[in-house]
Amino acid sequence: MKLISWIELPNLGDHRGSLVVVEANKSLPFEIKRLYYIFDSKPDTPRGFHAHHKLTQVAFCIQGKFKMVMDDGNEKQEVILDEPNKGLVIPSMVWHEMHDFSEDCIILVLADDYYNESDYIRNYDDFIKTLG
Ligand code: T46
Repeated sequence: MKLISWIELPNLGDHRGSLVVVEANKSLPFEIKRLYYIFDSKPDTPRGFHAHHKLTQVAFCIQGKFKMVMDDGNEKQEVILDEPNKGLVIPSMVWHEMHDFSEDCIILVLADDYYNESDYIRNYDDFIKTLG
């Protein structure tokens, strides 16, 4: 499986400004059951540091920028999110970390399931063990 994959949404903007649409099961390969947004992050305070057993998500940086580290246990890659219409797919069983937030960074995350803490693997050694 490819570690880094993007969902690019068309910008329907015009002279008035930009407009980007997300439609469940059309622009995304899943039904959206939850969305959340992250803002006021501190540039030097990373977050994430977990993988999900089952959850699939797509993260859009709708303002500013930040760095995502993605790690499937075999390969580790860093990507910059800085385009509001380009979403990074966060598949299940990928360790991910968010770093280097710009002051104005706003991240919108679309998820295919409700919040469930037992879906999180928050310890890296446990993540590697779970991969088997
Ligand atoms: C992820 C990355 C990209 C809830 O109660 N409901 C929710 O839907 C979420 C997302 C979080 N929470 C609680 C759990 C924690 O007590 O909010 C608190 C902060 O969450 P967390 O420390 O997991 O935040 P991040 O930024 O490390 O991770 C979040 C998502 O939780 C996670 O699924 O993939 O963003």
